Amino acid sequence: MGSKDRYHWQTQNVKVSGVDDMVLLSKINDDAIVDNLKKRYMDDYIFTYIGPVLISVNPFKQLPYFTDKEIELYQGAAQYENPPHVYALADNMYRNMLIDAENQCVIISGESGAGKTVAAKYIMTYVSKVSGGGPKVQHVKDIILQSNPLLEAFGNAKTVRNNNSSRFGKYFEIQFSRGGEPDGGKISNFLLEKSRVVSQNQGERSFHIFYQLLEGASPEHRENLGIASPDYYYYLNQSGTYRVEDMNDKQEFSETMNAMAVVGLSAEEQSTVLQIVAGILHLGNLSFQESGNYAVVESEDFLAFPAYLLGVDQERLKEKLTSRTMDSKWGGKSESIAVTMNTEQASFTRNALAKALYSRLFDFLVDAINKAIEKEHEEFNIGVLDIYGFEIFQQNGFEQFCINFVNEKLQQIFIELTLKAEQEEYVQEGIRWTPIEYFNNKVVCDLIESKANPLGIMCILDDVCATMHAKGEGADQTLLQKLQSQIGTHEHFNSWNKGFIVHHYAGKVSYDVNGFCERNRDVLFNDLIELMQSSEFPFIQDLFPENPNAEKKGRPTTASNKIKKQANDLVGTLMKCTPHYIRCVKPNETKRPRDWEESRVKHQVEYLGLRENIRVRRAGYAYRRLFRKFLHRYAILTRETWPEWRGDEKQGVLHLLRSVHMDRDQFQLGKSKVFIKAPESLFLLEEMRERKYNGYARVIQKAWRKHT
Ligand code: AOV
Ligand code: MG
Repeated sequence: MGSKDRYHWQTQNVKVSGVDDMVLLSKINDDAIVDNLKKRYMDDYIFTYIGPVLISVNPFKQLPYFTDKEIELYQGAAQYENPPHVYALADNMYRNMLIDAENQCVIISGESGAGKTVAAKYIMTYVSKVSGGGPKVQHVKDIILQSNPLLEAFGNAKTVRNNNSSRFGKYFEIQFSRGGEPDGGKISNFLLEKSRVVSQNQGERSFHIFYQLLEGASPEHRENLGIASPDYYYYLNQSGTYRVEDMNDKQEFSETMNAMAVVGLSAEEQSTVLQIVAGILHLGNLSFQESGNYAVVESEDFLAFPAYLLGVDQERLKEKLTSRTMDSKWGGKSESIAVTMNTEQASFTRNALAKALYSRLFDFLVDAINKAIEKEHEEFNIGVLDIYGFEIFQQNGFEQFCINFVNEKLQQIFIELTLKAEQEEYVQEGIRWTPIEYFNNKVVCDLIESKANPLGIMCILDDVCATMHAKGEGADQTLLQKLQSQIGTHEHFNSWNKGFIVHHYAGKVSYDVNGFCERNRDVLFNDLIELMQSSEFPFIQDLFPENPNAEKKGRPTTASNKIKKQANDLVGTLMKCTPHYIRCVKPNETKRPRDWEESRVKHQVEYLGLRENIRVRRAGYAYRRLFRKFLHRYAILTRETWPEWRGDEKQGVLHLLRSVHMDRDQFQLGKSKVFIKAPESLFLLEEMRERKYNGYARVIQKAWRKHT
């Protein structure tokens, strides 16, 4: 496609309002940024750049510029040629990977409901469309794309913030051959919010798959799995919400089943998956009552279905939910005795089993996808990070604490790489430069995860969990006291009567401390593990591979420990790639199109640090490259640099820039890199380079035609 067509689209189809790249704003303050975003948004233009960073405002409606036509338009085009678009960013990643032979990643951030998951899917679709490959590669592409509906069915749910909210985080590495064909991939998933399986807040639902199954099951499944309407199941009826606007559970069910098949689950596996999903619902309908001093199952009739679906003995299921084996030492001998539970403990145990089953099923699905696209030798990859966004609910528990912590870490990467590193690089390279102030949220990350001086919240939590065996409020209250005494004076911390408040980069969140210790400890009683291992279904046995009798050494890993490690590993992975950013903005709370809540947008613009981002970008240099890489890319522009410059690299770059008559104040040469100020100067270089290449291509074609 010629560049003429590109401009045609830009001028004819889209009324361009405001500025495409906010580096070009005449005044840089939060109001001007909000104003620019609003103008564009109201004209249905949701994308805007800050240099290479893409800002995306959720339109809450389908816009017309996501068709194959645009996919073609953005292929191989330079950023400035077309209006800002997520396809441009995707294309840039793909080309960078091929040209520079470097891994790329895109960090998609923004609060819950801002559009991260949608953006991630557009990127995956784009990359799959523009890359080539035979039937084998096509198969990998299918799995990559179908993994989305599958994992969304099991890992997304309606919350009050978002009707399709991701309740897990994922980093999807699409792996490529040297020739740029996606021939493999790997998903790393983060802590699923499994507490949702057993209860939800008012107005929210459990994971989509439950409702999909109830709506979409075939008549024989309905009978075999004991399918009823959702209000029949305790695990679904507490929140009183069963439907989601604009979501067709029945149709999505068939998509989920199709996705399972594409990913390679056998018919038998698929039906066991459904059986577990139904089994969890039936398990939830077991309730307990006090008899004497201990719990008994209220109505034994309800035992048959969960026992049948999970393939375990009915009596055994009853026993394991109402009593627990304890080791006791008696006169030097150790023996096991069964200790009865009260009703609260019994419900707790039932819920623990339901949550464990579900989260292990989820991990199984992720593993299945990974196995289906596993590659022996990794070459290049593009990683797409789509996690649960920052969220504040009326009540915030341990899960919100973990979710918000991961978001805090991502903000930290953004700051490290775009604000801090950029400025430090100027210093390192000896470039003249005026520093820009910004809020560094490292202090909040430390408050949460620090291992010493002072201990962070997570370590204090782990200490309490390790020393207090009592479950329930006792431990949580101790936690609160310890937090108060050890970090009560921290400037980003306060306590309140039910918990504590963290001043996150994106706002203050009050956490209710109730349940923190239990959820952090996250242990599954051996009785339950053994119960599941006694299942007649190998699939279910395999979900519980641990040896319950093995000697446990050291402290058991806690949930906060896991998420901390996952988050830090992720940071390590991302730091090794060339990063790209999409900052998603949520324009309103109503989820309606064209609804613009000024103060909400302004708040996000502030905490995302867009103003600082623009300042750093503008005061500084839009483009920087190692001398060597720069010379390599633009070698064709002068006789002396083509095909290779012999001599000092810095001199080579200087020679090149002089030959193309670049203004002296447009660039600076550092110690190892060239810095170019305005993007336009770079565009010029790119154009010259393209013209040269096209010229050569014509000459070669001519010669070729003559030859044949
Ligand atoms: P999130 O991923 O950022 O929230 P989503 O990507 O799920 O948010 O977006 C929420 C909803 O907004 C989607 O289901 C769409 O209805 C709508 N939407 C978002 N982006 C677009 C777009 N480009 N075009 C049309 N509609 C869009 V969370 O996972 O809750 O943090 O945890
Ligand atoms: Mg999401």
